[in-house]
Amino acid sequence: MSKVGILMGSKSDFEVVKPAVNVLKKFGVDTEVRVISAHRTPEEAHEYAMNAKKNGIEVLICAAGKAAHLGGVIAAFTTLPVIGLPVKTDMMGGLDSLLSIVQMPAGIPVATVGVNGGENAGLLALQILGIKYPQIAEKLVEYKEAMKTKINADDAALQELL
Ligand code: RP5
Repeated sequence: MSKVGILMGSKSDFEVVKPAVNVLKKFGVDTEVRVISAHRTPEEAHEYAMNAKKNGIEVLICAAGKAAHLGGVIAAFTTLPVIGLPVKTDMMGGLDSLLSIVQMPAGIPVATVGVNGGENAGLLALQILGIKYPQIAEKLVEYKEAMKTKINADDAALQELL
């Protein structure tokens, strides 16, 4: 079965990463969750990216804040799809992280979700995996149906209040 590698630049990013881990678990996808920093442990980042494919990883999620170079550095060393997850910061509310991740030079894309968008990072990984694994694609259809049912119920409840 599929495996998603989830990296974060610091243990302090874990709360943002958790929703990604949770949604992947909910879909029965294995995760490998690591603290690896582009700046503080660059050798580990290089080694991880170089061996990810060989180790059965199919999609990578890289969470980082501030000068958030992790996703870009990992993407430099692998052809696996890399999803960047910008972490909110005190100084700029995460705009610093977002721009550091999303503004990649041509040739090295990092598919970037919103600031603290852990669940969307997980869902995007699932959508990528869904191309190969029909059972994941089917579960995604069910997920969307459940979301639609909830929003319709919320709308109906609101009409009752007004
Ligand atoms: C980044 O610096 C990390 O991804 C984290 O978001 C930020 C702050 O790290 P800590 O100082 O909390 O370890 O590399």
